[in-house]
Amino acid sequence: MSTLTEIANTLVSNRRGVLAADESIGTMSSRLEGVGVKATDENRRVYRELIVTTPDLAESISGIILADDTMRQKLSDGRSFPDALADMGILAGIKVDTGAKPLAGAPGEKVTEGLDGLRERVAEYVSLGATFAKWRAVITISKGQPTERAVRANVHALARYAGLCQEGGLVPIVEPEVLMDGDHSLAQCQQVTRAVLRTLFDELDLMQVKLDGIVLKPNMVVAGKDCPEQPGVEEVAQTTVDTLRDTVPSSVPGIAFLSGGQSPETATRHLGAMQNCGELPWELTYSFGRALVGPALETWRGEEGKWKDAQRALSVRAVANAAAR
Ligand code: 5MM
Repeated sequence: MSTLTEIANTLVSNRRGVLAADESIGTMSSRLEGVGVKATDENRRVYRELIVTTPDLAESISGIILADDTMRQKLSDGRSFPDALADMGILAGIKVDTGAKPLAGAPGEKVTEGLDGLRERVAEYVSLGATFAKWRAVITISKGQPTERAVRANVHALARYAGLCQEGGLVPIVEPEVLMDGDHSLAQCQQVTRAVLRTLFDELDLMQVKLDGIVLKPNMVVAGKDCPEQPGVEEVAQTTVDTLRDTVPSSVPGIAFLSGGQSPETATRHLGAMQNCGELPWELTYSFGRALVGPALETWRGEEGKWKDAQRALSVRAVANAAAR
């Protein structure tokens, strides 16, 4: 059995990255409906089967994060999703948070829930074949936001989640996402991302989380999508790397970015440019959702005849991101 450190290293090394296919039922349903596919259990299963059976995916994807429903579903050949991934040489992960909910006392801000019963759920997911987990906290930038209250509540939950996962034998992917929504500048995103990461690592330390057995999944440092001044690729890459150098201890094996609403090509370009920002103490890789599977979903649109084209579209993104590393 691999140790937490070995699993964390497997997730981020050899130019591979993690695919986030853990959309909650609500998110997955609206993505399917967005391309004209009826949002049923079976269609969610079929779509996830399309993703995980993409030929040669293991060359660029080290792990796939699944949602609870997928974890319990089977491929058409009868194998469970975690078993099918293991056969391909891809680690199975599980999203264990239960979503971001309004935070009392902080209008407009959210805290991610899911700690109740987590010890028992971790044990069950390990028995189903998971080797790593994910929990996403969302931080908004707006007038007077984020509040210290929201940042502290979210990093506290992230650290307790990470501790419970490590205790139960799962590598926690720790995801504090500073959202791109809004018209804030690159400098504001940097300031907030830096503050969130500093507070997060203090809290991880307090909860005795072993940093060599986690993967950090942050946002890239970008301007808000409605900001009139959009920085270039090199500036985003350098600002992101500078922010991470300031805040992320070198004992963390790897940083796997979320794409956060960037176009697939832009996310890949940013990832590539970061590799040219000098020597880094950690691996820098991808844990994209939309930036990996978006084009495949658009291509598929529920048509059986488009199955292979959709898989090719996913392959193109996965290979491009591996190459960018
Ligand atoms: C795949 O989407 C994940 C789950 O989202 P919901 O619980 O809201 O349905 C999400 O956490 C995702 O892993 C991250 O946002 C990264 O995905 P992107 O698309 O931002 O790269």
